[in-house]
Amino acid sequence: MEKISFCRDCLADIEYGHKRCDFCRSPRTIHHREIQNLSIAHIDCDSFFAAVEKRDNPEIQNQPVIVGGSERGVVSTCCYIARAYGITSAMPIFKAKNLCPNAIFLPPRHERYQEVSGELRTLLNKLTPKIHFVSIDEGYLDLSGTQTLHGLIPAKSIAKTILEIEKKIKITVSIGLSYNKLLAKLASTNSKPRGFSVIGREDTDEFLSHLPVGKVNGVGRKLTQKLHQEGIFTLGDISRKSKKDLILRFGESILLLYDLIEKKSSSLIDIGLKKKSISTESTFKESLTERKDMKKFLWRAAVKISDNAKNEKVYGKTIQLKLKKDNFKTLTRSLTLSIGTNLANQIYTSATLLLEKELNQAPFRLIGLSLENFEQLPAYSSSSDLFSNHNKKLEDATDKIRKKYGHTSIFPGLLMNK
Ligand code: TTP
Ligand code: MG
Repeated sequence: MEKISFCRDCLADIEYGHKRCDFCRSPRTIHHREIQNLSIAHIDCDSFFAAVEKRDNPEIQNQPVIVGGSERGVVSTCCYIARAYGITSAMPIFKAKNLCPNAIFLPPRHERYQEVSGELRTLLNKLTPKIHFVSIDEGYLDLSGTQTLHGLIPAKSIAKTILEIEKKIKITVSIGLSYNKLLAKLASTNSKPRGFSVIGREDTDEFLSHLPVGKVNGVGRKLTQKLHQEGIFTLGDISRKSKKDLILRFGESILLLYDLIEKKSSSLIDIGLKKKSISTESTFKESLTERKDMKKFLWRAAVKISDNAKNEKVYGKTIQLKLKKDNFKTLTRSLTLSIGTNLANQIYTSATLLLEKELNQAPFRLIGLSLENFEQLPAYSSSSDLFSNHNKKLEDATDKIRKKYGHTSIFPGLLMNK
């Protein structure tokens, strides 16, 4: 593979590994052996509220700026100059004042921050529509395929867009680039402010072994403290202990950390910006009382969800049924399969099993069905699973007929007589 280095400021390709740009002499150069194969990015604006305040009032550019106070008497955020005084988000304002009496304290202007967030989104959307914004100043981008569109490797494309954001919006952004969302997010956090960090497949073991346990999503403050008391600070420390022993002492939540170490964690496997659930629901003109009508609806819903899941290439383990009664009370019932599916037959069968148990509560004015808890492997991937293979073949055949004649052209036999 061709080794690539480039400059974040003039975007020129430079000699591999050079610490300064061969052309503009900027020290902001990027090099990584795997850079051409990494396309999941996480971006997060640096000290967002404070950056917007500085952009709107350049006179305070070089001052410690603290935003917060008007709502709960705590710091919302502060610029990196103020952070050097030890000020952090959620710190009481009086404490921040003690640490840095000369700082400029400003009340938050949420509408303005939303406006700037909108500008940010517009520029990022020009790069790819495959974006998942997770907060006002932060999002994941799936840049696979953008090279054909923009003629640049994903790393350069995102660097270029961030330069444009700096120029037009006048705020800075940190970038993490990797091959899944978890590592991309950890990379951007690591690079703040105005950084660009890359974690490739070859770096993963090393990176994870140094990862603080508290940084893992799902490991709360209490568990982190308990682990610290036992001298366990990083995933590397965990891997040196006996798994059985740690489960006995800390409970099953510790398995989350082992999944990461053994690279079984869905956040390490899940590379794209897939949906969390696929659902559909309908409110009926007249509430449904007949089992036959409810099942007909469920079949249509299962087909719709299955088509959608197949398009997204996702396989859900949990099927959830929602039923709203005439008195507006809503029941939700779910079941979880041992392996994920996107087959209409399996979704339908699971949904009817759930429905059967609640039929005595009919009539229903609304029925909803959803597929969630996605995993990557399809239920029919195992060649030993003959039943699933049979189902897959059956479903492929019915898919073809449905494509030709429409969604309602094929019903499972049982619908015809019950
Ligand atoms: P963050 O991205 O968490 O923080 P940040 O952008 O200020 O700083 P960083 O460089 O570390 O990313 O949050 C985005 C905005 O959300 C932040 O500017 C202010 C607001 N916020 C709060 O109001 N309260 C909080 O406790 C946090 C963490 C953020
Ligand atoms: Mg931020």
